[in-house]
Amino acid sequence: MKILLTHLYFLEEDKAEQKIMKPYPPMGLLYIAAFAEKNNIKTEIIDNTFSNKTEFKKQLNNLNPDVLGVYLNFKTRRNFIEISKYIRNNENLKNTKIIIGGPDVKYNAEKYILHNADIVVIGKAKKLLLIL
Ligand code: B12
Repeated sequence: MKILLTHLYFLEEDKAEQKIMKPYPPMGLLYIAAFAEKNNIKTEIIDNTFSNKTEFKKQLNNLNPDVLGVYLNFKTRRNFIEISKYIRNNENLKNTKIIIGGPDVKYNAEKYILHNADIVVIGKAKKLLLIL
């Protein structure tokens, strides 16, 4: 099973951060990947910080993951809506399950489901990874 973990924060969309220029690695996703590896589950991570939506869509099509795991905070909601719609309308990605987690999902779980998330994980995600 191909599992791709990502976030949808693109530095090019954040004028304030471009002035500060202190981007950071996606800690939550890295924790999940490390935990998965310990349990013999292979994952791939795409850190989209220095990428853009067009490039990410290309990568999605090339990798064609069975599971796409997305970290979400409130800043990346709109991008999720766009990307999840793109996945649902794309024949090539029709089998990709979308699983979401991170600080924003607890407050907006139902809305994310309405916007094409298959599974919303609230909290640390340990049990779900074991099931996968
Ligand atoms: C440290 C931190 C930062 C650091 C990041 C450092 C780093 N290396 O990651 C800095 C200062 C850069 C930062 C920036 C911002 N932050 Co901040 N930050 C935090 C803080 C204090 C800790 C985050 C952390 O590292 N947690 C540890 C990791 C392991 O946990 P995690 O990321 O949540 O991931 C776990 C689970 O959520 C889950 N999970 C995560 N992703 C996924 C994905 C899937 C598929 C699954 C299944 C599970 C899952 O599993 C992970 C492992 O258990 C939190 C507050 C908090 N206590 O959580 C705020 C917090 C996350 N930040 C917040 C905000 C708003 C921001 C900014 C948007 C601020 C801004 N206006 O610019 C930016 C976002 C920039 C971006 N790139 O998106 C908010 C988010 C609110 C929301 N509802 O979305 C929080 C919750 C603070 C708050 N209460 O307001 N932040």
